[in-house]
Amino acid sequence: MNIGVVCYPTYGGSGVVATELGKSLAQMGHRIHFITYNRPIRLDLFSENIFYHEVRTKDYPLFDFVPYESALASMMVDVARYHELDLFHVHYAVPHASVAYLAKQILKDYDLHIPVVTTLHGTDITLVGKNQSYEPVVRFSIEQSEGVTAVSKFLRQATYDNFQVKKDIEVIYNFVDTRRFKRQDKDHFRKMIAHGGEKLLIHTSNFRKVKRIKDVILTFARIREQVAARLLMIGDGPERAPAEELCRELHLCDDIIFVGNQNAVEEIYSIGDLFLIPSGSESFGLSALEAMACGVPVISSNAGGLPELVIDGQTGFTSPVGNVEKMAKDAIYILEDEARWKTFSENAYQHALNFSQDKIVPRYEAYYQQVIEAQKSVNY
Ligand code: GMT
Repeated sequence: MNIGVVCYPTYGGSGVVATELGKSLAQMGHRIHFITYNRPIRLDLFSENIFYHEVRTKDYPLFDFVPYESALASMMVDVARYHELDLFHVHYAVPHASVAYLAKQILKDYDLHIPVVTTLHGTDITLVGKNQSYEPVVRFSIEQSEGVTAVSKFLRQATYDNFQVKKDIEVIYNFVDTRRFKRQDKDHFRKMIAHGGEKLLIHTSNFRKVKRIKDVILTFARIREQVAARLLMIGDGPERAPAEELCRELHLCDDIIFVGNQNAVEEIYSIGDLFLIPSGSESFGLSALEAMACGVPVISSNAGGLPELVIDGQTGFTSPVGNVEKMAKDAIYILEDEARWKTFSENAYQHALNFSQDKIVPRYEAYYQQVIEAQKSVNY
């Protein structure tokens, strides 16, 4: 198949899923055309089956906002026409699903009928997309997509609840590349960071409000009262400065290390003892899955799709959003007993295997086939 992939190229989970999926499909022999404004962060290899088409906007003094959507639709039309695309797969509904609809309409003028699969990822449904500035367009473009997938059962239900769409939505969970994300021997690295034998806790995100970064710090502060530990904060975003401020107030700067955006996160997860993800909303929690694949148990909130990933009491613990007391108590319970930690770690690893790329990627492939076949039976 020739597939046009539209996504955000940044550190966000939707772009990571889009890129990893494209890389896997390329290995399986499909030709993947990424269409976006920057080379996706995880697109770190050369493959004869992977192509990258950069969307270039044209600024003009009249514009307060450069019309990215028009430039993207034009590039999608161009790629579909000259690279014989069989399907568009767009990740994150805003604005990609409506741009795909526009591109699809234009392509009909060239007698090309390219189906669109839209994957809903999270705040495109739970936060941004349901805002009245976008809601009618999001609802319309979900309805008009030939195929729609959601990354958890929670997100599928949220889409029905928030948008009253009549569409069948296929749940295809996030996946992890278990060849890359596995616990590696990084003892020397661990000794550098935890020279006094401290436990290492990890949080990764794009530091937005929805991630409740303050809860990460407050949970850690409570753990730190009973267990010698350090916290590695991976990522960056608007909540980083207030978080650093809170660390100063709590006099925890020596034990909380902000490492910024990182590419080789699997090396950091390999020295992790616990992963903290107390989000106020989380459709799945890809970063937690990648940590679990490296044998790191997870302390999470019970928001959204997190309970579909974190098995309470086995691979970690889930708590009501904001309950930092319970999160700290659960974390200490796992950390204070080495044998218990090992059991949680092994459980986390084993459960992550249920979400391996070998299990999940073929589901996308089969879904594409189904959508393409259904499209062939439509008369124009
Ligand atoms: O929805 C977002 O906040 C952005 C999105 C992204 O692009 O980073 O993240 C979502 O998609 C990930 C991949 O499917 C999921 O694992 C995350 O749980 C989800 N984030 C939220 O729902 C907050």
